[in-house]
Amino acid sequence: MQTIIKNDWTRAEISDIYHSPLLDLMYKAATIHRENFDGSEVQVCTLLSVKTGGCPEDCSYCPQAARYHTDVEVHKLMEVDVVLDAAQRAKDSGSTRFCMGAAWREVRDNRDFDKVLNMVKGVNQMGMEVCCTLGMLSDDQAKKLREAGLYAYNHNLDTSEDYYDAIISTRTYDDRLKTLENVRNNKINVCSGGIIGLGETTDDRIGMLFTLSNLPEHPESVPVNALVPVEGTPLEEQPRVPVWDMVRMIATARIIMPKAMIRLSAGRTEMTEEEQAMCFMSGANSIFAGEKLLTTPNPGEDKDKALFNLLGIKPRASFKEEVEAF
Ligand code: SAM
Ligand code: DTB
Ligand code: SF4
Repeated sequence: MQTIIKNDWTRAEISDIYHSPLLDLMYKAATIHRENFDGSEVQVCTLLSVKTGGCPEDCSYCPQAARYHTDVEVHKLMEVDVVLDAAQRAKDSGSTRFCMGAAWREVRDNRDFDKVLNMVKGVNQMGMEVCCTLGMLSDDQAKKLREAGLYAYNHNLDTSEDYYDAIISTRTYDDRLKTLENVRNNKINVCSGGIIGLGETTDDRIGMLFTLSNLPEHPESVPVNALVPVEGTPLEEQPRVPVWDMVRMIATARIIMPKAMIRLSAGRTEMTEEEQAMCFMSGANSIFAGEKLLTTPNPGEDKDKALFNLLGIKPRASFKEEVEAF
């Protein structure tokens, strides 16, 4: 069946999907997933925090914000060769996408940015999809990243426009959208999603999906994170989200953005194999591999290999050989 891509979803339509009977919702998502992807493939990606902690922003969930007292150790920008070694190891263990994260509010035009551009060039030449998440970007900075061979840029909306101020006060939703526009205008794939478990309402979750699915083009990649509550952050006491909420979120994202990669991101250490299997059934088709996400724990390679074997899942090949760097 030909999937129809819609960029004019209403909140009511999204809400009806989100609230539909769970098994119908999963079935519909699984069907749409199979119309657009091989249902037995999941992409394995690796994250690396290339600059850790000391961030001036006040994102309430984040262990890297300087103002909260967490156990995260501040680390200046890593050297290019160290990052490229890590990327090679990630590739050797089966990752096809390598995402470098920096605890910056925004990119500045300085030597650190030049280093990141060299990291991007190097990872691109290895034939992996190279992604970065560096905070806000100007049009010109996006252009430079594209010229270096950047495949995708991650910049999450995190929650609804209405709830945003309760979570972050140091930037606005419009700032976030402007960066996504700069990324899109420079022909870099957009990776944008959010977190559940921040104390938001179901309407906030629907609101976030509404904004994402009504962008002029859907993001190619939508990470769905469950909050990892970190001691020292304002959200340290948040209860864990029920897996049913992850399933509803993933399935709804799959149905309204049928061609996007839906990434089951933070929160997997708390999930059983059965719970993760339900997320894959509901349309998630990517995970982050390795012992660590950026700063928090993640199931290690052995556990994920065992899970893939158990479920008969194949790691998905890279979309690309190399982005043409001009
Ligand atoms: N500083 C950049 C930015 O904010 O865009 C990039 C790095 S930031 C750590 C990337 C994303 O990680 C955030 O947008 C958020 O969605 C996610 N994240 C951070 N802390 C988290 C946590 N404790 N639990 C779940 N997701 C988290
Ligand atoms: C995303 O949405 N999730 C990943 C990736 N994009 C960069 C990061 C999750 C970070 C979880 C908290 C940490 O490990 O610091
Ligand atoms: Fe900084 Fe990003 Fe963490 Fe916000 S999410 S505090 S911008 S590193």
